[in-house]
Amino acid sequence: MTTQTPSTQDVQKSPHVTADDYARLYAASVNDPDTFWAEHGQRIDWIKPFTKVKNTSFTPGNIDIRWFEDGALNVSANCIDRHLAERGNQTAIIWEPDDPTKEDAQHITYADLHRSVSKMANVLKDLGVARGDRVIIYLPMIPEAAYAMLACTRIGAIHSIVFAGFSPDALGARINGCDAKVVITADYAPRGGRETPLKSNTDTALLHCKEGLKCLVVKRTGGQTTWTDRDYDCNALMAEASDDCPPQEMNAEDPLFILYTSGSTGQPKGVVHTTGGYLVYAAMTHEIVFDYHEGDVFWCTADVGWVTGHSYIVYGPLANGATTIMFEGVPTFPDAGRFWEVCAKHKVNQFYTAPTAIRALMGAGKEWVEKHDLSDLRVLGSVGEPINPEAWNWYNEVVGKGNCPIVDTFWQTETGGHMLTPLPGATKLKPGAAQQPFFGVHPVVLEPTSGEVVEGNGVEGVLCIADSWPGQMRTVWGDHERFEKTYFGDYKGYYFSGDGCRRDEDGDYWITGRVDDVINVSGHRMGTAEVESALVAHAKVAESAVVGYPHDVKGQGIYAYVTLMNGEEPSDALRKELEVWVRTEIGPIAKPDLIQWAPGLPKTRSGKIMRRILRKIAEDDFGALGDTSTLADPSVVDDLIANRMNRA
Ligand code: 6R9
Repeated sequence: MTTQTPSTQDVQKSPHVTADDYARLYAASVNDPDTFWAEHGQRIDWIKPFTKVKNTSFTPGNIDIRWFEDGALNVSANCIDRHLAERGNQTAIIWEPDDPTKEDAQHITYADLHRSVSKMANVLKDLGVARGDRVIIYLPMIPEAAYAMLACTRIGAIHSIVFAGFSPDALGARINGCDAKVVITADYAPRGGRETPLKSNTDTALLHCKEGLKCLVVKRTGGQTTWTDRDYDCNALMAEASDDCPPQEMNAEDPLFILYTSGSTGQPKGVVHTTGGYLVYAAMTHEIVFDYHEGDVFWCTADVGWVTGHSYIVYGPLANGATTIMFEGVPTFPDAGRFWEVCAKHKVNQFYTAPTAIRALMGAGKEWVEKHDLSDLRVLGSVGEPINPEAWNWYNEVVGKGNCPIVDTFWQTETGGHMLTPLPGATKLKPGAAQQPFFGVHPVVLEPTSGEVVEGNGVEGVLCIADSWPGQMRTVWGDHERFEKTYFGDYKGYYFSGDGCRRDEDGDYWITGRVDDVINVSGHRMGTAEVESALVAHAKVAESAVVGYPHDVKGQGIYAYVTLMNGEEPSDALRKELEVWVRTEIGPIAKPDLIQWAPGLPKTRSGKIMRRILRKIAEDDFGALGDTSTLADPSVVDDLIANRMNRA
């Protein structure tokens, strides 16, 4: 069903793109990408202009993606220096602390940002960080996180941010995975009134990392930490450091950052984005999709530990000279009005959040929203998972008062920026649909088994992309073969998103969710394989299979089937122990919501776990189990159904 709301053209004063523009520009962008992107490549400053635009191949065995390949630029100069003359005194970053009853917001101007980033860049240089070196950033949502990102880009170092909610083990794996030279962390990370001991987590992680790594520690709370020879006091060093650090000239295809993300198999992979194409794409999508205009205050509630924070808190907004909000807290602390209080306080014009947050706040009641003046809001955004129509309608009516178009942006860590999204002022909105491709994006629907292109409208299949766009990831860090196999292995000649989709009668796209073993918990991506390998690492666990199930607030919850070692007895205490175990192995976001003791798992005769069946049981949909005759032991299914966990 496709409920239509009125066109949003009336409510946008002067949108960057109208419906007519969209049709014309989109056609131009896919028919002649070289001309289109040559023009839009000019939205950033180049130290050395590019003469080549697109040089990309999706040919099996030769996946090679280059954009603007002979151009040279510096990202921090684009995000800071080039704005100084015109808007040095304009606020670049508004920082909102976790607890507004204890601390005030901070306003950081472009001139302040220039000073702090240059200082931090000099500190990194003094620690021996050079162009091409990797720096891990494991910080709370504080201004120093943005300084650290931009300081790396200033000197050509490659950053890799690890979300502060990840455990020491997960941090250690990422430090080793990219062979980092320095870790930037803080004493503690306050969030929702609680504190995560980041420094102590880092100390634990470093026990399993090579000698000689240095740790730069930012003071956030001033709480107690241990101190060793490899630790450096960031605040003290920055106070002393020079604020003059000329930006390093970088090639467009030099790596900008690595961001680890979950896939359907194995451990998380290091997604690599490069300098020129990524910045052009982040800046352009930020401007067009949110209909950003000069002077607007933009708020993306994500964490910089995720790609959304990279592209739409830091790089996109700052490249456009915007005022961007960095929020340290959570939607429900000190109370369920926090988002709206911050929107009103800073007169936010564009607000971008995840469906899971909307659902949680919807549950808290609309009185929390109505207390605050949201009249400056113009555009609302959604990201991370499909948004259900109830949440969409609430967002539209209660938050947007029916006046703010909702851009439901479908994209991925791998895509660098938005792929499918409505545009404010140009698109007739449909609640729950990601609708139409952004410029330069060529989506195709494939039949999942044959891989044939499904033409026409009113069709369903897997979502692939037929040609490259500038924000596309270039490789998996240290493993180009894995890149080829993961994204180009199943459907030759296409980038495979891992998502299913429907193209409706009007040609609009609807994302139907992952078709691989990736689950989406509160908008966070998780490989079921990662949770399984954490569980089986416990001495009492013989085997485990993890699937997602529908969860009212989180979108999907984590359902774990666990087979214990011979002689081990199931108990509530053991269940608790396993929950804590997974939290420490991966982090709180990976904690199973439900653990079912499974004497056996449904397997084919060749020993492959039939996840389809486990998913159905977890979804409480076991009337539709399908063919179980190929199972080695069909009777295990009855036991699993009889002992399924209550989802209420
Ligand atoms: C940006 C981000 C990517 C996966 C993606 C898809 C899901 C993201 C969505 C959406 C439906 C949307 N996803 N946005 N599904 N509608 N608007 O979330 O990146 O963490 O890599 O997750 O999230 O399943 O494949 P990432």
